[in-house]
Amino acid sequence: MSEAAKSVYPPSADFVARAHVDAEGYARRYAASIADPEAFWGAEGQRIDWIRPYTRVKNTSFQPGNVSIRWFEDGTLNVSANCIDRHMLTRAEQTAIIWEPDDPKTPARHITYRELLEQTCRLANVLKAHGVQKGDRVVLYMPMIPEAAYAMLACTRIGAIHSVVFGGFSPDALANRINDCDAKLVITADWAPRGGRKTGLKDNTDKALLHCSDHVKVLVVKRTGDQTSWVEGRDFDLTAEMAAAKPYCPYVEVGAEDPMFILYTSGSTGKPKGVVHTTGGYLVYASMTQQLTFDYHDGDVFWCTADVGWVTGHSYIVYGPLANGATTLMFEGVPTYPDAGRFWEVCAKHKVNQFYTAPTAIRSLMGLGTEWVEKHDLSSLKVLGSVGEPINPEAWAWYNTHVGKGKLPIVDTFWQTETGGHMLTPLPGAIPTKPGSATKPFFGVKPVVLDAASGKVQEEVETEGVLCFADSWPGQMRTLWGDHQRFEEAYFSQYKGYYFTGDGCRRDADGYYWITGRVDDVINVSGHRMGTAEVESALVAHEAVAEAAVVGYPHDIKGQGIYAYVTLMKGVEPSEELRKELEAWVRQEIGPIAKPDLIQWAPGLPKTRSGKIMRRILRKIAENDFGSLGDTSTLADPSVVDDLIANRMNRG
Ligand code: 6R9
Repeated sequence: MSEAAKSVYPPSADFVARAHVDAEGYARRYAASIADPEAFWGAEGQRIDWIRPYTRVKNTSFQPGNVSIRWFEDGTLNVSANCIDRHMLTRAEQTAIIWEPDDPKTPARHITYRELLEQTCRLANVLKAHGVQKGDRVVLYMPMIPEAAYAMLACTRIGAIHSVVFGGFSPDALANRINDCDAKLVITADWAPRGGRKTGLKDNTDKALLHCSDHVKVLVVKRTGDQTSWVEGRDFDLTAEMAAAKPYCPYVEVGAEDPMFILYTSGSTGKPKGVVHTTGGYLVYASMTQQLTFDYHDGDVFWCTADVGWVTGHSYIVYGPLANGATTLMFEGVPTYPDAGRFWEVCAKHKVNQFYTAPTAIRSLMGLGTEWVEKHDLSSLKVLGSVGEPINPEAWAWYNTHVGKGKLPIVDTFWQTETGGHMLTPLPGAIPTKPGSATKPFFGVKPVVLDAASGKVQEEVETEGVLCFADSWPGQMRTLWGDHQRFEEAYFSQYKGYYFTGDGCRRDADGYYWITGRVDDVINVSGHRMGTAEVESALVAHEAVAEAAVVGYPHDIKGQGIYAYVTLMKGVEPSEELRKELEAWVRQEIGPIAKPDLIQWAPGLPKTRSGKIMRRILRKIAENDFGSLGDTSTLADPSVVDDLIANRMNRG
């Protein structure tokens, strides 16, 4: 273990003095949340406004065949009213969203709660004019612009269900999502500027819609105003329609358990899963975690660098901060444009107080020198956050020393698309941190470590195994869109009575949790979750490919890189051109984030006699750790392994 990982970093006395939660408060409230979840969440649910108050708090079951998760079920509310209207009396002129554009020469925008209300209402009225009704699905394929937040809030205002698709996804991936949730309408922009380049979101949408129902309409934000193609009767200029729409739209009453949004995420099988979050529990949980994990106080400026296309953007750019009446910063660009100081320049410019990013971003900046950080005034920062993957000791040390100046708490937040909000995380005034550990459970969260093979609960404090949760929390996903059975199979069938995260973990003698990474066929590339099966099915869809197996391997910057073993069709010869073609093919099928880093031509793949690919062996070879392949006696043809080793692509 490295020196850093052995150390413990308690918060400063000053920090503790003004923190929402201190060590005693954490211990007391955590115990209460576990002893009596009804009472705990019954009180906590009051942090948001209800139209009809709930009388029933928790009604949940993890029992296989009958998994059912309901929170605050007889209450009604409106998310948009909670994120906007209820702040009008006290903070109408306060900035709700600071928008920092891709190009630093373009002025930033400060959108007040009053403007947020008006723009959201205008957009909601446009949706209504196009026939969108409560329960309808609307897909958002957007740059990081305020209209993305208006659109999310406009959907929730009228009770429509949004599904945001990350702007880096390909037309095919977009089409699959539009079709899976049967969306009525897509909201997009003409172009998405990012890092000085621009992506044609509207062009991609046009391509996607070739595979969708003719009834799908498109609302287009004019982000750059550059030319795009236009289909009369299908495409509508959202910017113009918003300008012409009425500035107020009443919000509708929505049931706590009505679906709020769908977010597609990767699993261990090929088809992305449509994770469904509902209204009341999600909002309570996003609001509470944003306030306590980051120790957010009124007037602070909060910056989460994620994209709204991921769950982190949903909970910690839009819903959590706005429910709390916060000022949230939305950044259109990338950390290295126009130079490697951009993050810190933005922190200084907008006096950011809480900064929340991913280890992959830190690693990419680390290599570029500390002068980029040193030249900006970071004195406004109070809390630093990390999310998406385990943070390695080197990245932690760099973040701590150069960004935090050795003084700021770093909250390493473990959670998932499925969990809606933080699950394991330090509360910065309460829990001393250890670099690389997500530390302790959030209120109401009951982690258990199970033996992976037997499923036995590991009772001892110091242990290792797979991470599960023993009981529900309000932010938990409720189902998979249109496939409750798959929901039960994916999360509740491996270990009966528990929610299975798919992650391995270790618990140390102090009861701190250390995530050791996915134990399923999901890999984590630059903090983006990817199913190896998705990349495999893209590869085998190419006419030259007979078979493909994809695994992750350690990558200095991305955390994990994508390593593909490809068996070509008989008669097809491997070549550099073909390698390039396959890379481009996967980019086109899924998106740039899925492009394999390494492709190895494999005359054969190691298989068991029953024809199962032995991924364990492929992982070892990809990790350049082939000395310990373990038992290969069950292989149908052990000689293929020698060939794979001899021609391995990673020799680092
Ligand atoms: C929020 C988000 C979830 C997977 C999760 C785990 C990994 C996330 C982590 C972490 C270690 C952390 N993960 N946060 N691993 N430490 N602090 O990232 O959601 O995209 O669904 O990914 O990411 O493997 O299972 P999502």
